[in-house]
Amino acid sequence: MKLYDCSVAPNPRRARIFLAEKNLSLEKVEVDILGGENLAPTFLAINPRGLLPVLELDDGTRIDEVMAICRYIEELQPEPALLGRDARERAVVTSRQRKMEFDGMIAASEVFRNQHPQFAQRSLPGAGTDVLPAIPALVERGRQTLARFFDWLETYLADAAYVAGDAFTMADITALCAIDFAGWVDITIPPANTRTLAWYERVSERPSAQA
Ligand SMILES: N[C@@H](CCC(=O)N[C@@H](CS)C(=O)NCC(=O)O)C(=O)O
Repeated sequence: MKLYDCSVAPNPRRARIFLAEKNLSLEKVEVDILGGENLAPTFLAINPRGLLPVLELDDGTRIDEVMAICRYIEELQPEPALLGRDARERAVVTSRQRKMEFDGMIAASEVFRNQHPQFAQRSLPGAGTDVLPAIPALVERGRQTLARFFDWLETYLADAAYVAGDAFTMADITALCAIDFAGWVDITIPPANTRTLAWYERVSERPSAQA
């Protein structure tokens, strides 16, 4: 198996942290998103969507989408469970992970891409319409969504030590990557969100956070 990766990009980092928590180390192929290598024919032959990460299996099957990759790995190696240990936990992890992804990762991407000069004509990630001009108004929408993300995260952490309960899961990985991504555009955890601040310090100290 090998992972098509981009070492600076937030979504590939979600997959790398997941693999590190499983203590798995895969061959990696670095693809330069900033330089547009992901939109060149060589990579589009690997993933026509032009998105990273992509997991390539030994039989040649290629899987894109972080959650699809993580589900595959979780089935291969169930321990430690990062997607929930039983039906109830799997449902809670799925629900909270999605919230962290939609209101966190995607909102941070909206703020970042609609204001960064490098992405002025690539305002959505990946391949498709050749030119996708940035929409500056979406920066404000992304900021509003991130404010909701921080509220939800603080609420989730009122119940338990981690985002989806008493164990570290994919919901924590996505929330951590979303917060670090939001930091690129100087959006940080609100000082009043003391549970989130303490959780952030704890999860950032895990060795996998360096992946
Ligand atoms: N929903 C996708 C998101 C993947 C994604 O947006 N990846 C970004 C890197 S963080 C990308 O490939 N960007 C390509 C581009 O900017 O053209 C997933 O979960 O894998």
